[in-house]
Amino acid sequence: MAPPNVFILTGAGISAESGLSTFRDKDGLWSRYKIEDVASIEGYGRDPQRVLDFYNLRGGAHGDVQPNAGHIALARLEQHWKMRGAVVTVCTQNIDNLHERAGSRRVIHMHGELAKVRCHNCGNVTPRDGDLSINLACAACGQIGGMRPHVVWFGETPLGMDAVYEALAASKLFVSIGTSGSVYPAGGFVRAAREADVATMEINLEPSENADAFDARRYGKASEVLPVWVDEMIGSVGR
Ligand code: BJW
Repeated sequence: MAPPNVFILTGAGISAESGLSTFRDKDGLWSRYKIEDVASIEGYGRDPQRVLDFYNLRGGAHGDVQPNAGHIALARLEQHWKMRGAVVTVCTQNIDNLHERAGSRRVIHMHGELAKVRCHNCGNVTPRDGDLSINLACAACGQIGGMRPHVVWFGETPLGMDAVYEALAASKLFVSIGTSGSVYPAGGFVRAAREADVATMEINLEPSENADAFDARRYGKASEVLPVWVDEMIGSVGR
């Protein structure tokens, strides 16, 4: 039997066991910072250095972490499926690079990447090289003060959306992993999948805000549930 194309959406929960904070859990980032101060275009306009400090701090934390068994299982699924002619797309809301470091190759970063910086004036994107400050100049346009993390804040357009909806429509299964489903457009993917007759499954520590919208659900730690689920998927079509 040919394996199905799979579209996977991941959120902060998959990286939690690697040591990166989620946003909305009890001790998550939003219990320590105000969203509107550090993750909105208005907050950046009011106090850009405060926003840069928030991302500089997170950049330091990202340097020390490793992919966990959940990331590794998804990369294994992509590699197995590829040999059988099927496509596994990982669309992540996370700005870390743990999927790539685990071996996933088809990764869409819809909320950007912390390893890159962008000039807010001309849009030029370059690799991040150390901490950001409001005194940095853009190598492309020369403007000082507009170098920001290459991430998507509230009120900004998520990245790669054409590729996202194309991959979702070409899939037979949509799996949402480690996300509260409270941020759009990602929170609406489950409904888009259902409308396109794509089967849906949620894998999360606990039921998300959208839990009722899924056809199937598995609850537990991503590092424990994903290796088992991937084994089942691979076993279901034969090795
Ligand atoms: C585990 C686990 C373990 C823990 N194992 N699981 C009114 C209605 C509807 C929409 C809107 C509205 N008003 C405004 C909007 C739109 C707005 C929005 O959604 N607002 C909501 C607050 C309502 N969205 C936007 O503005 C977006 N842009 C947009 O819509 O543009 C228009 C457009 C759309 C489409 C095409 C073209 C144009 C932009 C959203 C930007 C989000 N940015 C952030 C910060 C930047 C990146 C960063 O700093 O890292 O992205 S906010 C933050 O939330 C971050 C995350 O990617 C995102 C999602 O969070 P996530 O990943 O779900 O984390 P948590 O903490 O919420 O959940 C973790 C889950 O893991 C929990 O469920 C745990 O149980 C679980 N878990 N440990 C498994 N071990």
